[in-house]
Amino acid sequence: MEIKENILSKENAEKLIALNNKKVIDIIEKYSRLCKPSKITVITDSDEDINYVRELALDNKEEEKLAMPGHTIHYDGYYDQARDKVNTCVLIKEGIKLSKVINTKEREEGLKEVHEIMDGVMSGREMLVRFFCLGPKNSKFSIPALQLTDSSYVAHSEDILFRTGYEQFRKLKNKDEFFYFVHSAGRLDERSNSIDTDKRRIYIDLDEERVFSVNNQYAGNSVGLKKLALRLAISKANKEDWLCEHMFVMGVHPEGKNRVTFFTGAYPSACGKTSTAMVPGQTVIGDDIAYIRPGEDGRAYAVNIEQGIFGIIRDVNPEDDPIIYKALTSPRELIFSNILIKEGKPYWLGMGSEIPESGENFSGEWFKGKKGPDGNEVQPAHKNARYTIRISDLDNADPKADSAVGVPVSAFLYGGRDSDTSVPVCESLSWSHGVFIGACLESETTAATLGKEGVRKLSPMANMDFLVVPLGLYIKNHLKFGEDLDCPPKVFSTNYFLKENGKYLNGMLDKKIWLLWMEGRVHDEFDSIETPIGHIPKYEDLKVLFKHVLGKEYTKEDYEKQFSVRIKKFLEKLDRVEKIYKEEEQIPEFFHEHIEQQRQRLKEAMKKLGKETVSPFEFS
Ligand code: OXD
Ligand code: MN
Repeated sequence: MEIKENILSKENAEKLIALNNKKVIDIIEKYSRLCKPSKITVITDSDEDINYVRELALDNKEEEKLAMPGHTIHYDGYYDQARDKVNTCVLIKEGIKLSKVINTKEREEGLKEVHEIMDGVMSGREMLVRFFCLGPKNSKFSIPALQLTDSSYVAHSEDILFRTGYEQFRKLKNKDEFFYFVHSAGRLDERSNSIDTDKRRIYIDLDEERVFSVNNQYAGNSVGLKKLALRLAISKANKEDWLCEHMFVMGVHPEGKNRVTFFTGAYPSACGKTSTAMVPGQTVIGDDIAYIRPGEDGRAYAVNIEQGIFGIIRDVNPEDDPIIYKALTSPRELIFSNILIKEGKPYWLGMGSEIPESGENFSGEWFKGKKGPDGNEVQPAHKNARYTIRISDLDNADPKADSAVGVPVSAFLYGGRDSDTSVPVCESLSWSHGVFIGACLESETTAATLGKEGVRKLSPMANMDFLVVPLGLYIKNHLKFGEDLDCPPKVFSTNYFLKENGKYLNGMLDKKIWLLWMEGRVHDEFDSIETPIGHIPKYEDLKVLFKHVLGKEYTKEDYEKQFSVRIKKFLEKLDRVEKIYKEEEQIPEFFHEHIEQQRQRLKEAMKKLGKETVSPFEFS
């Protein structure tokens, strides 16, 4: 090996040599030459090595211990609190076109720029070399992943969030099929936060299945295996005819029926994806990213690529999120980020108890009324503050979470933040209509990305932020995936955010009713009403479910308000979506056909019934 022994000790070098993988060694040599760390430490799957990372995060102050055993706090810098969409680019060769809505950069130019920024970026610091497995181990879903980082917080988060992979790499036997990620937090201030966020870059190189990420720490930008690997896997899936989706995977358990039905669901960030997967009485496999492949029985099978949750902590309270709340308030290994700490205790927005008027948070010492460097008042905790936790630590972890074959998926769910158009739950008219519904998913922006909140944006399959293939190709492959199955999943849209006069029309726990209705539809146990937008539930079925499951009287007025088809609003949505798709190249014909048919059906209903908003009772 080319690396000097004072940087890579003999013991560490032996761990690399034992892998017998030339590509791994070449990468480490190349990036140690470029980034110039003063020390390289190789972490295997052993408890001793993993503990080294945990301790290092405390020693170098990227994390601090809290009063509860196993809990730590990590702060990201004031301007590094969410995913940076502007500086995240897909590197493409000259002449290649992806899509108007995908941020791209010419490959050679991008590589040159990011390599220049990375030159010497780890000087005086320690580079950690980590091996993981995306998806369950020893499975056709598994993708090995190599991470180089100078952030022990990143490496520690990955321990909680992902399956270990050193042993998986040993089995590769010199094959070079793995993803790799080179990350550096860059120059740090006295709070161990990245200083040069103006030079923050996240560049995705599909050709070499690698991502460079520099001058950041927020996990959505820095943790290679999460949103960065998602992009590489979308590209791979599109070449190999499977799906990589921004989806939870969960088991739905109807009461008294002794069966479990698995669903996957795509929701843009901070739009109810985790809280759906956590609905009481159900089981969770994953809350963020799923790989989905055809199974031998002609059904779709899904796995969670992760084993943990990097969840939004805001509004996690004992009433609305009892399982997570319990996990966050009892001893176990977990990392909080960007919340308020006072005397070793954690506080966050919407936690259901009083928050102190001073403490430490992502802005440093905090007191009520404090103004940040941008002149804005600093909240006690950031709106996008997070927790990082293992799913196996939760009471509702599904026993099949690590199944190498995955779980059979009966339904795909799509939901966005939509205050005025879609009904709470609706089943598509067919598989292709379902793909169309997913492709038209819109949502109002949230604190999970930098930029203005509350702006309505198109996010096909909730995957728009992560798309690295042309939009037309992505939805075409999606359609084909289901068409090739003997039994494609049913497709449902959900909307938890419908409002009237500024107030939500549904309670947090109503999600459970929609889940149980969808589960019943999968098993042909509920009838439905066919409307121009798809099949909606019948009042009588929901009334029974609300009474039985939540002990709630569900009135005809509730139903009517929630399930009226807002024809005018839907037509406006079709126009908005069509306008964006018109600017894209090679949008498959089926998409245009569905737009036309949907528009036609809505217009006919408006004409026939003489109204812009039609009560569900008028369709039955
Ligand atoms: C996430 C995101 O953190 O989508 O899951 O931003
Ligand atoms: Mn996500």
